[in-house]
Amino acid sequence: MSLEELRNQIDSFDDQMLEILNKRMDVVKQVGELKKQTQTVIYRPEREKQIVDRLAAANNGLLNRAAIEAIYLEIFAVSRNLELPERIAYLGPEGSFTHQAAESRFGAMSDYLALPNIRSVFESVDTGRARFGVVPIENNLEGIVKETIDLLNETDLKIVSEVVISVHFTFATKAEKLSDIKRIYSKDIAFGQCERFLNDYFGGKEDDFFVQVDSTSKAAKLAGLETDSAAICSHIAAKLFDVPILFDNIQDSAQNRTRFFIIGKDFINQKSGNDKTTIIAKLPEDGKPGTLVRFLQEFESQGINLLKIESRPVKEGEQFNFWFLMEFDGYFLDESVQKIMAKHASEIKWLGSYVKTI
Ligand code: PRE
Repeated sequence: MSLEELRNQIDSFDDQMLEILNKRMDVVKQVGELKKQTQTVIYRPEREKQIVDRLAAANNGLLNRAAIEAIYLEIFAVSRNLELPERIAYLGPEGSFTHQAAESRFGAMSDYLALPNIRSVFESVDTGRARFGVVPIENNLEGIVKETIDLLNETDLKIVSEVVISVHFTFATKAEKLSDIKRIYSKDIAFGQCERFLNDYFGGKEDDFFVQVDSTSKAAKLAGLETDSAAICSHIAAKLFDVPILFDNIQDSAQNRTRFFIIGKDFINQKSGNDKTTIIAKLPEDGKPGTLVRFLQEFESQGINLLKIESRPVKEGEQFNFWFLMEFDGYFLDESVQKIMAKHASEIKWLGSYVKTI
């Protein structure tokens, strides 16, 4: 078949897809109106997961699960915007990995607000300026983001869902050839995490060849203004500032992953069947030995799999007291979880039950 004939076939499928997508959006709009009447929330991560799971299981074509998910996340984002335009606040700057995490969940159509620190993301969601916020919670190489868990303790916001993204660095430049490059912009930790690549391609360069800037987004912005410089930055930042990507995945370790929380106000997910729950536990400081051990044993006897426990200082009084952020498998209304939550009602703050992605 000729290229023209093949393209005609593609055009015809595109026409059909557009027609069906518009039909889908008609129904979505009705869902939106129903939700407005009943004052229910638009974003339903567990329903989105159910749709992707069903399609991936039923699929017998060329698309794999990741491809189906990528296409549908964009469709859901468009759907949600049709139901009610939503503003998403995230830890900026534009082009940061948090921006990438936000876009991976809310698509290209949402209204985004880049904020300078984690506290301002919490505040914008708390005051209703944004419907959802996206903040980092932990990195598998660097550990927990203390500011995020302290703010979960301080505020009444809830965890809506978790997003995990692999931290991939790209090498982007407007230079025609590597030998035209006179400087590389990036952030200190990004230089550190791409050492092997830099040695292979730019070993022996003077120190001033490597220019440290505040963020990898800024690096991309600067590299976009010059034809003799380059940036080590995120994929999204290179795209945002129109800097062609020469090499992708240049980091030394393939295992660099960051987990983010999507936070919201007054938000309760429905049970998906594969859920994780996050709580804060403030156990009595009565000086008796074994308080924490006994508390943890209750999870074992209820058959609940604990996933994480992090301690944080109370920061009040002169004692060295702690509270704990805990995560475990299960949904907060599960009988086993309810037994523990009811028994320790005054000691536990529930932060959310959401679809488990890792
Ligand atoms: C829909 C859109 C947004 C929700 O996050 C989940 C699903 C969809 O496009 O399928 C529809 C919808 O609002 C719903 O089923 O509750």
